[in-house]
Amino acid sequence: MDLTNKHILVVGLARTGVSVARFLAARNARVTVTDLRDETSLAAVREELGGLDIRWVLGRHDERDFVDADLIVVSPGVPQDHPLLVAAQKAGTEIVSEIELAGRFISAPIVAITGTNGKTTTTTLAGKIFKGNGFSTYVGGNIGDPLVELVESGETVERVVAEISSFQLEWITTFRPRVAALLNLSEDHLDRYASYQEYIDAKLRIFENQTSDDFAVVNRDDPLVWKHAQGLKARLVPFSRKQELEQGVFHRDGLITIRHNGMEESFSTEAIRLQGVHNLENIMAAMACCLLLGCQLETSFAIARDFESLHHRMEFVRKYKGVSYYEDSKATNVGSVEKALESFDNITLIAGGKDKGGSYTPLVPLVQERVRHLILIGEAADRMQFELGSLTDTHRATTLEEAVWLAAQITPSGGTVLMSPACSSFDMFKDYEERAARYIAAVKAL
Ligand code: UMA
Ligand code: ADP
Repeated sequence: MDLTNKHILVVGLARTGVSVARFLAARNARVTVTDLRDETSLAAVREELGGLDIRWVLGRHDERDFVDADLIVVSPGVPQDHPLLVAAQKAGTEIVSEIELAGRFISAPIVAITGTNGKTTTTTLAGKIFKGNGFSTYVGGNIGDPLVELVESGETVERVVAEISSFQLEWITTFRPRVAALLNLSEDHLDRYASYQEYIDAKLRIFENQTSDDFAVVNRDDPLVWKHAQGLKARLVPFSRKQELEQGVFHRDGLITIRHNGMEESFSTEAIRLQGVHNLENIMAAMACCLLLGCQLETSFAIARDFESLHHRMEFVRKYKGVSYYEDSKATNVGSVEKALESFDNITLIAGGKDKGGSYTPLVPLVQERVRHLILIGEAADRMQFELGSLTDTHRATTLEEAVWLAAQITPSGGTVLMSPACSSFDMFKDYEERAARYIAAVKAL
């Protein structure tokens, strides 16, 4: 793909847009960058890209730029139905996401991992397994480092492991992972999609350009995933923690067993460090992805066994007056909170934040069974109180610090205080990491 002298519009100037602009400028494209944020709030970006020959349109988007461009590269945070993108499409302008652009320049096999939950854990683990098997590996995508940075660096790697979100899949045409994994599906991002099905359809596009030379690693236990896996062109490699499989990876009686092309090997799960049954799924998926692309069984399992939990995913903070405090700030949807609630008893749950539009009612049985006290914060508090408040002793707090203080007053010794919000953080915090830091500080200050 020759980019020289092409008029290319980069929409959105945060992590993705900055990397894309730098890459395109290095390839001698005529780059225009545009963002709704103005010069002042983008001062740092202006400085970062200061030496480059690019045109800036800040504080607004101009329709002409969209309609006249040869190519538009859209950041994941820009909705697909943005009127100017619709206008550009009508005018025949090619529109791509950053992974589509990068994918056209990457020759190493790509392992692409998606799903509502477990993407970052599985991607990070798969990256470690490849590296531990001696493959030079780039780990990026939705996890934080755009794939285009690999292309721009000129570095040659043997494997690419990419965490892929539904947003990034919206504007693909040729993106084709050698191995694509779909971990699970549950409601999320309904503030962006018109329906749950639309979100599912976006996720399924990860398989769209695969052929029978490629592999689809899919969760056999997730009825929606399994249903949609039927009819894929890629070869199916299922994983299951509930049933024995003739082919694939499954967990049974304390053993993870791999059956593939006549080979069968089992490993004890006893010494695995990651907690929670959902992490067994992440381990099986990561192992499958890596074994399909040349990794050795023993080495790979040893790496998976020793892998420790990433921060902000059901992380232990401290024990104080007999109460254990856990922080699960990355639990930004109902599916992840379900896994956290399944892991504890006698819970004081701190939840709430920016509402993403999905229903909280899937939590009803677990709240009834395990949550003794519910403390709600943030914009979603009203709706959560309406859907869950009658099931248990429910309180409201105006700040996270107040929620922690209240939790400490009402939780008896032997109980667990868990912050697992089921919402994104942007109503009260910069991001989930800031929310985590504030919770940890409040717990330590008790
Ligand atoms: N903007 C416009 N016009 C619009 C809308 C937005 O100009 O109509 C601008 C905003 O002012 C802002 C920029 O676009 O400056 C935002 O772009 P972005 O939200 O795509 O932010 P990036 O920093 O590029 O981050 C994106 C992913 N963000 C989203 O998907 C929302 C990051 O995933 C990802 O790590 C990064 O690319 C690198 O690939 C974050 C995320 O929350 C972690 N992902 C969602 C999730 O995991 O649930 C999908
Ligand atoms: P993602 O990148 O998809 O958000 P993470 O690995 O960052 O996934 O985990 C996000 C949240 O989901 C955390 O609260 C974590 O405990 C939970 N989680 C991790 N893996 C799974 C899984 N396979 N199923 C359900 N929840 C999970």
